Amino acid sequence: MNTAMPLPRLENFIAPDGSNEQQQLLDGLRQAQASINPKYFYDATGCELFTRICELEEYYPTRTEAAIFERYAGDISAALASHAQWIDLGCGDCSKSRRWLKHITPARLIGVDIAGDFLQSCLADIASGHPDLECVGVVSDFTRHLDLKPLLSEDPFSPPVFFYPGSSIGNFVRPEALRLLRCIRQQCGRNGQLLIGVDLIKTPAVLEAAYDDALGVTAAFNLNILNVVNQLLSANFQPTCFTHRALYDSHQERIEMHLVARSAQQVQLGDSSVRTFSAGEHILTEYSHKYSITSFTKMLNEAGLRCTHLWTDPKIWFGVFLAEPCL
Ligand code: AVJ
Repeated sequence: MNTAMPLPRLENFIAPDGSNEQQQLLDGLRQAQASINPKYFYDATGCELFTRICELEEYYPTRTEAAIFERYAGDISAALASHAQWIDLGCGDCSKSRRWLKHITPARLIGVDIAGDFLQSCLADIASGHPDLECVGVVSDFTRHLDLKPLLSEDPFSPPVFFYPGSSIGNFVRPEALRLLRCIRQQCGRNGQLLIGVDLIKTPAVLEAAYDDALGVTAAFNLNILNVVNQLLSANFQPTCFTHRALYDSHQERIEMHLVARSAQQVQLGDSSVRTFSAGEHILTEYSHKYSITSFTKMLNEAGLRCTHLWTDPKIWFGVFLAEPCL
């Protein structure tokens, strides 16, 4: 990399209230039904394990979405606004956006993620290969709050295109998913777009295998969240005292991941508080909601968006929706 190049601009949209984060984590653990927000999966180990999950035979979403993107790259590019302000929500290492840059030429790339340092180095790398692309990093927990208005230009010839791949929308319960879509709709202006990947409903056996693989990678990923919590709260969860469980709830149309206590135990949460778990009691760590084409199209409509295009795979396991504001 050319070290003389300035680093991409990094905007910090996170309110510096780490204590509030800790409090929310504590509140979740103290509830009768204990829960941990799935955003805590992704420490360095968690990110590595998630990469391995994406390569598993049983975990089809990542590769199915990638195949749709690849197969329809021409059609999708043709349907996307040109010279866009391309906003990658939860961009991670920006690898998915990077692949799109072979097909489209946005005016700006705005990568939004919680991990700031990592974000800046990934964007710097992209910027060095695309001198005409303005790269901006936004450090933000957009699952709680997303406001890019101060940053977005209102140039009608450079509309915002929100890119939200990977079926990450599935982590939200439906009212929260709707809230995020409405928030995106608001920031789309008149001629913005949303390109979103959504995992579709299929037989429970396929879904449950995807979240409980034979090699136990997902189990390790789920249990690792306890190490993250130990760090954040100076807690003393013992991962070996819990087991991974993934169940599909066909009424709620979602996978639920739990950590089940193997035996009765006490866990120290910081130095002032203890949480007891009885044998078989579980901590909820993740929802992964699944949609039908109809139910997701309807949710888009409720958010003031209309689906203009839909691309899917031969088994109709995954949907890539392109939507724009209803005017
Ligand atoms: C990153 C939220 C899309 O729900 O499939 C994978 C996370 N959890 N295996 C998903 C996940 C367990 C994933 N998302």
